[in-house]
Amino acid sequence: MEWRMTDHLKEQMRTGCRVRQRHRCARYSVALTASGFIAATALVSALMHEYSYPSGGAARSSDPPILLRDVAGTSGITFRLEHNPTPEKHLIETMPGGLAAFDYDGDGLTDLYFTNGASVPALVKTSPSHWNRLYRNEGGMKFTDVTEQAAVAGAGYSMGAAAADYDNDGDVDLFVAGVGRNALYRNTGRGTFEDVTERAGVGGRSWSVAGGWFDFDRDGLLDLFVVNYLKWSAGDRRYCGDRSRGIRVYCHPQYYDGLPNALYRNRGDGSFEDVSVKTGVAEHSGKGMGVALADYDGDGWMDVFVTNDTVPNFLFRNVAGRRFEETALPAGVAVPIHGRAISSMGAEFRDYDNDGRPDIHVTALAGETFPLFHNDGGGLFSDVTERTRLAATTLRRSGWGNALVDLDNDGWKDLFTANSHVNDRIEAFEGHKYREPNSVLHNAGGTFRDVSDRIGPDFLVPRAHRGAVAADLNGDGRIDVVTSSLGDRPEIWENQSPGANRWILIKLTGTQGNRDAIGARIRIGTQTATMTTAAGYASSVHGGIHFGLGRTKTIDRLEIVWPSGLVQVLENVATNQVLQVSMSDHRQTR
Ligand SMILES: [Ca+2]
Ligand SMILES: [Ca+2]
Ligand SMILES: [Ca+2]
Ligand SMILES: [Ca+2]
Repeated sequence: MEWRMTDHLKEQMRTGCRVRQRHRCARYSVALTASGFIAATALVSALMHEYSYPSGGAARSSDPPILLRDVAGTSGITFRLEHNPTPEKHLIETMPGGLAAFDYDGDGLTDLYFTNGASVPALVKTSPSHWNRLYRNEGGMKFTDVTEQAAVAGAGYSMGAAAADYDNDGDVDLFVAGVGRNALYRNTGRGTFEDVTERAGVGGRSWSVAGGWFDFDRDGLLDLFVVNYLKWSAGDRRYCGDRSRGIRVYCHPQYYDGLPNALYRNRGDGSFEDVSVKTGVAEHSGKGMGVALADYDGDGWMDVFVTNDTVPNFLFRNVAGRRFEETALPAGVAVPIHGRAISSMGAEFRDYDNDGRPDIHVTALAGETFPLFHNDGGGLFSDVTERTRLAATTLRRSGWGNALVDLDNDGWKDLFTANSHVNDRIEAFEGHKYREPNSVLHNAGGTFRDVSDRIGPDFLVPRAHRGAVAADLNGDGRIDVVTSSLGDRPEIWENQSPGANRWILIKLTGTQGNRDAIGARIRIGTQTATMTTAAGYASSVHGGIHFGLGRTKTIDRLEIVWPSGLVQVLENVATNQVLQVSMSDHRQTR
């Protein structure tokens, strides 16, 4: 997997602005300098209407830093991701590591699920070291392994996880994607799960990497989108690498055929109908890795973005719940602006610039940047990787898991990426590292600043990072981050940022439509968020919808557009609380 930078991109990187955007870039630097002065605020807003600040105020260089500390060592989490690398370099070995954060026992604390590998090439979990693991959150960043009693150790070589309450009974269920076999675990509500894969009919036979839950036809039942990677068999003996030096590497995806993704419609009786063909999803073969869900064109129907590895990405536009139109190329998200497909891996579909429309962020390999596509409205996106300063800061990095979340509660979603190259022998061929530290890119009002080197004394640890989930694990309103790494322990990044910025975490309960309210949109000031559990690379977060609110003590107006289209407005809502909202009724929990 190599990539040569085009002269065009080099020129863009050097100048920092595209010629046609030079005027805008120049204006923005004025805005940044002026942002500290109250008198200049109106001017800034007028000049930079697309970067209008939320009520919490602008990010300033003097703001308290983001501080993350790895507390895995004292957390009780002893999981190790066993990808079981072999000398044969089976491609599956470098791809695992999805995880899920969700409250499996309904005690209000977000629990953690780690997917794991199996023996290779048999793809059997022959020992407890291969088990997927569920850890119950005991509070105070302490966790207990409950895998055995919960019955979620899994089978086969697992890749990704997707949590949602698909049967609307109030208990969060779990889909696990894997190589040649997927699994669906129904939460019984008694601390255990029931393997309902066969009855549900979602087992599949492909190499699946990720799953995403959403109600595509708005009948109130959550449907399942499954992302498939490529055709691989354990019998494949292709040698890739340098025989003369005896360096064997994982083969480039170009040597394998891609696969179509799958869409399963929830019938409501515990079974699912495979509607991949009927809806047009199966017409498109890709090399899928991540899935992210949002209604990008504002027509009320939730759309699907899929990252494809070394081939163009997919954007499946939901046509009134009847079919999907693959529109990534005309929409501008199939490939970055240079026109070449990249090794797209993690996907986030959230509004980074607070203009009310969900944008798309993608992780990829060194030399490719981690592209950001701005939703311009009208169904069109533009590549803003350079304009937001992500190009220069991510060009030399390789990333998998990504999370667009507000780590310092200043009202702007920051970017966490879990970094590592895909090729564990890359250092023998190119000037890139295999194991890398993660990145935190602080969102300074619509542009990103790399603050990875001041996140904390133990942050810059190189590992073969893969999955990442961001959720508030200890209920202090600061979003924590959990990562997985091949052959290694997880990192549990407790957010200890010192600032006094305020926040709200909203947990929705749909009374009509799906109980999780997946697809609901919440607006506070200029900030918007969509309820989704699809996250980053092969991962899932079901932990409430978080907003950082700066100094805002009381939210004047909080608007919820439920998946049914019903609009609910709450006024004078206190901040620094977990707010549970049922459709047309709300109560405060703390
Ligand atoms: Ca819990
Ligand atoms: Ca359930
Ligand atoms: Ca739509
Ligand atoms: Ca922020």
